[in-house]
Amino acid sequence: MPRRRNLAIAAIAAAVVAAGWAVLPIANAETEGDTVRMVQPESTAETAAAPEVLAGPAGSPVAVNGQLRVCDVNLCNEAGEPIQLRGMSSHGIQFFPDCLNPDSLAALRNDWLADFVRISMYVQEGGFETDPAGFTSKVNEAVETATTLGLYAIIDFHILTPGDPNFNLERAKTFFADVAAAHADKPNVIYEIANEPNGVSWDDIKSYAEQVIPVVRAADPDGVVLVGTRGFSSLGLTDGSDESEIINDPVDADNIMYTFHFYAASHGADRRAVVDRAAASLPLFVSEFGTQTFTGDGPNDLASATEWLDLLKSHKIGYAMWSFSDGRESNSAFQQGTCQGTEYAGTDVLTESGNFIRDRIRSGSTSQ
Ligand code: IDC
Repeated sequence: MPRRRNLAIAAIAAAVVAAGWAVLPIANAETEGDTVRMVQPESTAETAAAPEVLAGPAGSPVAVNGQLRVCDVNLCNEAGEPIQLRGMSSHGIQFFPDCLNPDSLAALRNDWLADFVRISMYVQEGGFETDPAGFTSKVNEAVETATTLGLYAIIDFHILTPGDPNFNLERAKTFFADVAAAHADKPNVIYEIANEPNGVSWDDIKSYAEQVIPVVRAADPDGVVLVGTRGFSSLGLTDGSDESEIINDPVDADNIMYTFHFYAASHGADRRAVVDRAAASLPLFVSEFGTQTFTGDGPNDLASATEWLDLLKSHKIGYAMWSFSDGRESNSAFQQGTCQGTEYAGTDVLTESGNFIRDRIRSGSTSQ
């Protein structure tokens, strides 16, 4: 194991001990057909012998909920109960390479009481296309850190410009074959195959999804897949359509959810009404939202954001706020410079949007 990784794991173990949890590893996994199941070791000897930490510490979201599965319109835990996952999206990992680290993710888990991190890997704008092996390995490293903490990890193939996911079809196949193989035995990885399709028809998105999902499933048969929707993952609303185009012609795959994104200062009651309606028919996941306008900057509209999160709670729709970063834009949850340090817990390091979402996640946490 590389020295850097050892250090990272030592840092996490220290954070876990500080939080009063059992020393790692405390859970193991066994394979039954295609299903990886969590089992609690029966003896200390077995605990000490456990080769890998797949479920994270006792009481962590993954130790509690195990392998997830889409059940009707909800996301269910391994016991078949609908759950709402609450988490944070990274900013582009090429823009903020320092913000996903063992300390920041330990704070996300132990202090924010979040369930997951979304790892946003841009494809363009200096992302994956410039260094496929390097970005794949950065994503894998973040997934390993999340796994050790017992956080779920969403691997986000962050297409944005151009908006037609088919432009990146071959890159997507290569990337998802690699990451799904690397994490096939973990219960905590969710695959998001296209961040925000735009300027492209639902037919073309569906065709892309039906080519990429089999690549994921070939390596990781039980991994939940998130599919982006038309018009910047607006269920088509930005293009004057709505959820009916998906209901009438769904992606031909099971165990998938459709993503819906909103920015609270731009999107209000009319879009909430559509989500309220669509949630009865489609499994939805809000893999990204912001408290400001869709530019990701400007004043936060926390009243609108609160209405949105209340709606998502009522339907148990999971969400991630953009973004777990320390930039200048109002979407950054951390004050500028935070990611150069090791302190991420508490409110001193947070911005207005950061304080808002930490409070919200903490108050809704059920996984501790
Ligand atoms: C924004 C970033 C900004 C960056 C821009 C283009 O905040 O720093 O310059 O992307 O890369 C989305 C996208 C997300 C956007 C975000 C805010 O998924 O990449 O981030 N947003 O504009 N959809 C709606 C809003």
